[in-house]
Amino acid sequence: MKKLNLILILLFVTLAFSCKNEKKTEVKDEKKGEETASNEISITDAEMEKGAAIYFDRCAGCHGSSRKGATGPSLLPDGDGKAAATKALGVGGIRAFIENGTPGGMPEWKGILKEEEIELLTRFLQVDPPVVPAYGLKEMTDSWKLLIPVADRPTKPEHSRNIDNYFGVIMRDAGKVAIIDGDTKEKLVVLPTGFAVHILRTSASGRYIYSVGRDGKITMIDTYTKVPTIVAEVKGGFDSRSVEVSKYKGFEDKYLVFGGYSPSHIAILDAQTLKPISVTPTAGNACDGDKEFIEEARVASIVASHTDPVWICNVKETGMVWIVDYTDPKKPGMTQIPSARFLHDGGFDSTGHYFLVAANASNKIVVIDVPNKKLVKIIETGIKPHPGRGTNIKNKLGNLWVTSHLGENKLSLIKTNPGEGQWTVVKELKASGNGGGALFVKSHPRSKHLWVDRTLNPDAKLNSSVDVFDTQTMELKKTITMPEGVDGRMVHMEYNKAGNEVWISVFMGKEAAILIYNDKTLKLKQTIQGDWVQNPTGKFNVYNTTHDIY
Ligand code: DHE
Repeated sequence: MKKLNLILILLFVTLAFSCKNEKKTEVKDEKKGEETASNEISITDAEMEKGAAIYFDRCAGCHGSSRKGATGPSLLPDGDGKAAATKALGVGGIRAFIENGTPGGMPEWKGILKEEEIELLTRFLQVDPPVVPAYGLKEMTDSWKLLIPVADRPTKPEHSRNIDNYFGVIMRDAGKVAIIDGDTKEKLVVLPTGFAVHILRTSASGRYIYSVGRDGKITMIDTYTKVPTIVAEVKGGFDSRSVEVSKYKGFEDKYLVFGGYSPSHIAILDAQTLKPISVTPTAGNACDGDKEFIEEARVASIVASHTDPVWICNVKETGMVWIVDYTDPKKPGMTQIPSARFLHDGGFDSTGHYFLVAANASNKIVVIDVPNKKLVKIIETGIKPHPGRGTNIKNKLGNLWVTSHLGENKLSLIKTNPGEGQWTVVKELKASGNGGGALFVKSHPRSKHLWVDRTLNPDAKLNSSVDVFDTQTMELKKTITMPEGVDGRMVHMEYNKAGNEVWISVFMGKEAAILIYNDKTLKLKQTIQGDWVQNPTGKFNVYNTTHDIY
């Protein structure tokens, strides 16, 4: 029955693609990539499907699954009144954007996308986007696979390893997650988790690791078994970037929340089995009084409060911060706080009382008082803040939460403790070279260092290095460059449990690796390579992820 439903969904997706294409494929032209005399674009059904897959993988994150725009402009054949019609840009115009990127933060895709993929996109973007089929509780439940029921799982670890110092490492393009013992640096297992996993989260007890990917699949990994094992899977939607668990006392390891990019919804699931419990669509009006009803209101970052039974779910396009009370997961309490549009990524201040999130296309950081469910402040920082979860440091200026920026070379240090200057940028730092492209910052309560990557900077020298600042003097202390035998861009730093090692991924190059640095000496301690290390991206230490240490 489950299989049949899956086939029906696939059939529906295929039909949706092909029905939508019928009109546009009337004019077939041998000369691919050129407009025909009638200005009609030539694209076959198979190409439409391939174009949708490339778009979904590379473009949807910024331009929206339905191409109506988000942090990037809309990409619709006839425009939307704000952005140009793709038909007016034509093949040449679209190609120029794809190949060269924009100063606003769009990377140059030449060299990343193949020539034939760019060519296909120049046509795909000039015809109507495919329709996203419905996906609700029923479809989610049909996709649910409980591989190992709770009763068949061990009641205590079957090994003597230190689970707290396990690292889950995403092998993005392989659709896998590697679990590495952070004490011994041994690879324990590489598990198939689904297409382009985006982030990992751990259960409140630290026992389970959950992954979520661009295909909307959630995978649940048990660390108690001799070798970490997948115990349940479910597809929460077609596209997603976040998942989180209940962390409040009494609710440990009980519920899981899934944030849907497509469809745009918040789903609550049983955290022991991944059985779906409820789904709430996030479509709605935008925070700034815009009367336009936004269907594609994607759920971006999610964090779990440690002080209240709530999750903070950030709805990108509407700019609404949803505080989701999970005490009754079938009918969750939803408080919506209007803030700023295009909410993306964020994390807690050092007390866990406040949550700071980037409204990246608005160049702002939004501060939320979590227990009191209210907006504290909206702070202008710089062009496209991109903090990841941000990071907390402490020095003579006070307790500071730090964000990097995608659109300019700037780190903004926001004071979070009471007193003069609270919730203002009290210091700005500049990393090496010019331009933005920073994706993540990281420090640790036991460290005196602040790390920042430059992954999306077009300069190969910058995107293959990371800068380290002294948190006390706030001076740039060292630029760490790529070691011999490793090639690609450096991305995302994560500390080990002790806070004395920093792990960095090297992806998008010829020689992928995970680099481990001594946080005191800033010297390379170990390079992890092998045929299983394929385009590694995010790394999540079990203890730090469980306790929100960053
Ligand atoms: Fe991410 C976090 C969305 C591109 C690696 N990314 C996030 C979060 C969101 C998001 C909403 C916050 C999750 C949370 O904390 O709950 N990311 C998006 C996009 O929409 C975007 C711009 C385009 C896309 O199509 O996905 C995008 N992200 C990327 C990348 O290109 C990266 C570098 C590699 C990849 O996976 O393709 C990337 N994103 C990450 C990582 C995190 C992340 C490693 C987690 C950071 C952390 O420390 O928590």
